[in-house]
Amino acid sequence: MNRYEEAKKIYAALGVDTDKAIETIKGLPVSLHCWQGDDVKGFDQDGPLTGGIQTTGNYPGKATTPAELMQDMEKVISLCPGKKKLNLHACYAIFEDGFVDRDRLEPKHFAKWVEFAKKHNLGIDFNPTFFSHPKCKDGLTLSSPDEATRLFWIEHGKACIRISQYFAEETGVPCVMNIWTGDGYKDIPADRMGPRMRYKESIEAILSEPFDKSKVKPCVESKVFGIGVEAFTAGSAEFSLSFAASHDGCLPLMDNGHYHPTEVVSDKIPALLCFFPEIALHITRPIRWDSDHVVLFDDETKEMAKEIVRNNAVDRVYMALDYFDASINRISAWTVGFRSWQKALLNALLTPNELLKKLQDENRLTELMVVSEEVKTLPFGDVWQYYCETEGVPADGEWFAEVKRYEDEVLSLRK
Ligand code: RNT
Ligand code: ZN
Repeated sequence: MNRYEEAKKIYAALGVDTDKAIETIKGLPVSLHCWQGDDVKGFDQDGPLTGGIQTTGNYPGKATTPAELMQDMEKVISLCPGKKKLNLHACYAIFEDGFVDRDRLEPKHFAKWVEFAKKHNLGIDFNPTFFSHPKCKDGLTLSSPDEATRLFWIEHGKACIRISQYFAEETGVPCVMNIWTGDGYKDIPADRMGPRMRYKESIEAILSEPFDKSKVKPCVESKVFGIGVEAFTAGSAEFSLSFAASHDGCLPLMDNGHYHPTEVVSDKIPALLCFFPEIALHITRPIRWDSDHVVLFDDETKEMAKEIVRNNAVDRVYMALDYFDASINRISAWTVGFRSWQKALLNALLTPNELLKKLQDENRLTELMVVSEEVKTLPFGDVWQYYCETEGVPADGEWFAEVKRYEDEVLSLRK
């Protein structure tokens, strides 16, 4: 008997149907972020990365043109099992008939991306880019005390709503549009509420742009602090959560790098699901801070996936990856992260959730610990390898050779 058949029997004894788990995971879209391919650079400006985020490292071979970035994403897609969605930032606009600034962006500047998405059968998520731009006056955008600055960024947000609706209409898949800004202060501000009131009103102005709520899903992403804005961040957890809660159709987006280090998003997911019909996630790996390391198949990643699956919330949680490592092969970084979240989802689907809940509800907490520990050594790897096989992608142990070949034949030739 092959290893999958053997594993299937072992899981079945615990009430877990491995075929069903594989069937389910194949329908769950995970948004693949384009910005891992070029260190969050984009195509619309030549300045440094700002907004309190940083990429470190200068591994050779990064994508510097739309064609290269698409080629790299194609490679990643071919190495990862599961359903993908494309996650774009506004700074990845492609200007074929002349440059326009971010407040003047139009759907046509993303037509090439729509073509790419259609070719690979992907929905598209979108992000206005409120960083790495000369109009981030004193590091501020939507919360700026300068009206012209605020208006510029509000116009950018509105343009992005229109582009998001275009993506949804072209692909037939709702577009999650995430609003994140790095607005904040390095040192103790004298006014904390003023910036937040301006931020609130600016997001409201953006959302006053008409859109179809079944097609565009606006989100607000919170953050605890960024590099250079250690003392104050306008879009804090309380601010963003309250904004989403009080604005119909707006979703909270939790990035698991954006909280104090002992807080866990796995615990926040079920808390928010009690109140919000839908929520969104940025899945990343923080090391001591919002370091945006490549997602691994680690404990908290597993726990986040479990909270989505065991609360039957796979249709209520929009999952997107958000990490950028420039110190290692970028294709490999992308692939490890995507595959790790796939592993976490599959692991959650293979967990005997009903049995474990029953033990908890019957207060059989001793057994709950015993079974929870034993579940960790079930033959998960055999189901994973079989899943990769059914998806026609390389198994663990096989895909890195392909990355090496691509590095030798493609990446190493880039200037
Ligand atoms: C920054 C936020 C934000 C960005 C992307 C590029 O801390 O996590 O989501 O990483 O928009
Ligand atoms: Zn994020």
